[in-house]
Amino acid sequence: MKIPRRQFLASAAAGLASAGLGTRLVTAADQKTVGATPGERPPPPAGSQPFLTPAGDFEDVSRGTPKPWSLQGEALAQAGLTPETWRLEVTADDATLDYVKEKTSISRPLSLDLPALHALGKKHAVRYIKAMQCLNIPGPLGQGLWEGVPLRDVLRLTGKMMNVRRIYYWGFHNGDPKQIFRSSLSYSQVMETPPEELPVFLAYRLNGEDLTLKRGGPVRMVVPWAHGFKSVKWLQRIVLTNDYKANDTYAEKNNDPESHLKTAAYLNDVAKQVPSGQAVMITGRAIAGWSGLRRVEAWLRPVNGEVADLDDDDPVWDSAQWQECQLDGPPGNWNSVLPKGISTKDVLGFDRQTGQPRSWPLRYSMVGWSAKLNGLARGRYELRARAVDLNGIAQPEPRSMLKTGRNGIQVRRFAVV
Ligand SMILES: Nc1nc2c(c(=O)[nH]1)N[C@H]1C(S)=C(S)[C@@H](COP(=O)(O)O)O[C@H]1N2
Ligand SMILES: [Mo]
Repeated sequence: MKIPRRQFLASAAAGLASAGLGTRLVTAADQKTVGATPGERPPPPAGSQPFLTPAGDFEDVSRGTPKPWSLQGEALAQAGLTPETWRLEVTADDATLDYVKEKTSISRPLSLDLPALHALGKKHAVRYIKAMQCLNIPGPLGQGLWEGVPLRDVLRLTGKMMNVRRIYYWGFHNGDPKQIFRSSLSYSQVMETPPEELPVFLAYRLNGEDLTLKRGGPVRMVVPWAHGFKSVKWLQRIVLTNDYKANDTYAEKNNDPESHLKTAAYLNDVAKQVPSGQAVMITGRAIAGWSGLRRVEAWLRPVNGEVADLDDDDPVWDSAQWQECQLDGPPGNWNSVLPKGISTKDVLGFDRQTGQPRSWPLRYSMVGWSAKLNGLARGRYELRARAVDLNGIAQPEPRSMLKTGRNGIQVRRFAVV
């Protein structure tokens, strides 16, 4: 239902007035935490979503018929998806392309098994916390402590590499070319990591346990800065190529194959009806993407009756009153969050000496946020939340083009009765 603009604005104004003086968000400013250092932010409130998502609670985005994670017994072994049968083949591309002048070569093609990868891990293993998010789904899939071996350390085993500009890789796909799910990275993205940044790696552990079949085990690629489609599950093949073009399955569907994780706020559900005179806690999660996360803001908008969704260019956005919410600080006790025996000092993104996070929120991670609504007058409301990145740019910018990652501003509607 479309409401004529004049009537719509009038009803919004009426809503604001009837909400009365007492209606406002209790903001972070009230709680004196604006600009606070990580240690000064209050830890997540009891009962909020767990900081690390148990492996089985991730939302699943898997193609294939049958889905590789549904295979059992002999079929699973045949697929090379048991710890005993898994192999990673690393070869040089032998395709001939008219626009590629020089052929790729490596001195040692690889066939790596799981014990060999674990042995590499003894020397090179890294751990980091990362949220998984699909470019096409408006909400995070989960957050894990991932552990594995940087891809660069595996590629170094191939000896002398000549004419490699991209790394192509894919996972098990039922031996059917139509089901292939593949992705790619540039040579530089794989081999060079800025200081304190997270490298691309071959993950074989999640939250301190062997990576489950469902989450892409025995071994999955994890690309920290990217949307989920770069983090190919059931990884089995890597092809080093001099082809400079991305060959990602996602690129075929009009998605930007180099899109990064978006800085964005997400709203948890809100009760449809709230008794008046009662404080309401609103909560949600936010991802600190490529451009970092400075704060989360919420906009409470009184409305009259049922209202249509706001168009992106509706002028009412210009007069929206955004107020800062409370971002969860680091957990009060990391030992109760991390798997047994793992110290924050052994996790990238944390200071090796003090074990404190180097930044908060951690890059490419997800944190909770909350705000308290006090003294709401009876009536209907819309609640929206948005993230503001470290450049001061508010969601859905800087790139609101859908195929670079969904980054829309979510809305919840409720009534105070
Ligand atoms: N082999 C394979 N890997 C894959 C996919 C797939 O269909 N097959 N889906 C990708 C996409 S689009 C996303 S968003 C993530 C989802 O990861 P999850 O299922 O662990 O949440 O896995 C990626 N890796
Ligand atoms: Mo995805």
